[in-house]
Amino acid sequence: GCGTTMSGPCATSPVPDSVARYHTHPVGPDQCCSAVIQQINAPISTVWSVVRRFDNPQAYKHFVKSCNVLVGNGDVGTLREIHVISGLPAARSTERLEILDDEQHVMSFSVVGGDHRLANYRSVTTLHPTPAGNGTVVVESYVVDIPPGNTNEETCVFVDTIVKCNLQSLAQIAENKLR
Ligand code: A9S
Repeated sequence: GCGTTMSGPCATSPVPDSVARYHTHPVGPDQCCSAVIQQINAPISTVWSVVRRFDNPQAYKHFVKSCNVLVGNGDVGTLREIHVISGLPAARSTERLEILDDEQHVMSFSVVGGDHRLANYRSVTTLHPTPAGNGTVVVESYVVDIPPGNTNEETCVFVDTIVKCNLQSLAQIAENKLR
């Protein structure tokens, strides 16, 4: 991942150019970015059917209690408000769908409001076929403002942990759909 504070593009993991293109974020001086990779033993079509549902993140994100679509039909520009389970330092987040590419299997959203500390969060998720077999590699990268009073490393550890949880849960759900 790329956990350094810098201006300009920040390349993430050692992945092909076709992948890196989507995971190269402009990163401001008070922002951090990183990426998480998850292998899933299910075909891309199965994984994509879960990831593409911007109106239903609770299908695999355990921290999401409920989701209301505020504006839109699931196309780019759709706004959703998620309510978060109790015990987290937040209750809700307002999020905008930025990219939904059913051919390239790319989805991206940004955080535009809420009562949490992850200001200007933006993530990009891409799906790739495994070199052999019938599996999927998921790459999810993000950029976010470093909250006042926190370090770059603290912020990355916090967000990486959430994203890893989400992608492990996504793997379980996609693999269970095959049974
Ligand atoms: O939802 C995601 O894909 C990723 C993250 C990092 C979401 C984080 C979160 O929803 C909480 C889980 C509530 C944690 C937001 C926006 C802020 C938090 O503090």
